[in-house]
Amino acid sequence: MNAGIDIFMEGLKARTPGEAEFHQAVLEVVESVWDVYDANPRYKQAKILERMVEPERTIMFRVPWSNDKGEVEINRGYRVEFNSALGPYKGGLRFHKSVTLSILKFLGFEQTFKNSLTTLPMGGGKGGSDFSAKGRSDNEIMRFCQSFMTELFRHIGPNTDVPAGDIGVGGREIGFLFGQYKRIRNEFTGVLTGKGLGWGGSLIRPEATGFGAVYFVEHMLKEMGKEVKGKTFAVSGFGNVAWGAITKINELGGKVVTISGPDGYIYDPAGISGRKVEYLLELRESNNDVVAPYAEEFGAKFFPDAKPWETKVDIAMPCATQNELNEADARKLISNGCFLVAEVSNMGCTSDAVNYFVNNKFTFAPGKAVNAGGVAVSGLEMSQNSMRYNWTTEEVDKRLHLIMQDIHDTCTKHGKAGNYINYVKGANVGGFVKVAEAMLAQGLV
Ligand code: 2IT
Repeated sequence: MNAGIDIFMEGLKARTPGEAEFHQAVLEVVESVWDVYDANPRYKQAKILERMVEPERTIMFRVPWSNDKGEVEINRGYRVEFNSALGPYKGGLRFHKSVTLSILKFLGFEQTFKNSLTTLPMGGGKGGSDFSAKGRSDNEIMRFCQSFMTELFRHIGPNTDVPAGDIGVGGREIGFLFGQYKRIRNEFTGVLTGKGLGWGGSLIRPEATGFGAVYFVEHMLKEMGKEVKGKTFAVSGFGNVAWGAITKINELGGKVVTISGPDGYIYDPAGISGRKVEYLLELRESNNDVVAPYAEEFGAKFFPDAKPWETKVDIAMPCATQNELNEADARKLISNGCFLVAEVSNMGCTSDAVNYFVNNKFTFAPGKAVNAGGVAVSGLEMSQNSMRYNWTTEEVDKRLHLIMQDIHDTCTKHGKAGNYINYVKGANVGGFVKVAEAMLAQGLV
């Protein structure tokens, strides 16, 4: 490793002890952009990288609420407002028991570069809580969301910070959060994205992360002279992102044979299509966080406590959560003939897996490029809200297509060496340069 990177990372770790996921996300970016940073005295003099790894503002707060038995429960709420060089802070809220400051800092940091790649005017942020909807009633989820917003409202706004969904936060939660914001502020504004279609939401937003990811994969395949049609896919997760990706893969003539949950994975060689895809939404709404019931419902195979990466497929798309695919999984996929991995979850692959892919010149693209369609359509929802107007499905989908193509072009521009496209480097350098230039132009802030 490069001595300059070592010193940089040691300094970061000393200032942020115990934030392993954040360090992992920073190291990936720093390794990619170091040459550009080193070669650009303007960036170095302004300590752009050192500034970028320090969030502009971190908010942590108490979220008290009462459950259906009348007992008091306390969760911790967060909003990390990472970088506003390109626009209002923008990024999702994650409600999951695994949420810590480190997780939200890694997500907010990545979001800054991802949002930069979308070409839309959005800064980076992330928030959430260690609250989990598992086993909770809708009423409990509502009371939690209302309490969460009762503090968050003072920190956000349509020109300041615009949260959205992430793991554990979908249309239902956005509804409860929006209702409370509106009630406190007495304002109907585009303060959140992922809203319902009848009250300010954008067409295609629920599908956008998955659709955009498959559009990106189409571009990757095109570089290899291939197409989605006839290919077999392993997908992980079973939430909104997996649902969107599976829907689009089916539309384009591919076949998806796996989904997964915290309990294990499903192998369905007949392909997950038709009613089986809609069933994913029922699984999520059940608040149980398991996929095993799919096997009983459709006569497929369930592998408890295992990951779908042991399946023989052409293409793998991790759609669940961070570090869900490690080096051993990467080796297994490749030895089974897999020729493309597109990370859809944020930081879905461990550092070892990413290095293994890149060092072996294997076709791999990182989440911040592949999954950017989600936040991109959030950006389009903001535009529509500002205009007080709604675009048609075709209009939104057309813009999503253009944005994903643009991101692929950026990755190619900054990541192509010989006939290998290093999408990790391409995405990081492309995202970084735009943020760095904006920060320089805006002075020492
Ligand atoms: O990780 C992500 O990009 C999201 N969860 C979506 C963020 C957004 O503001 O739509």
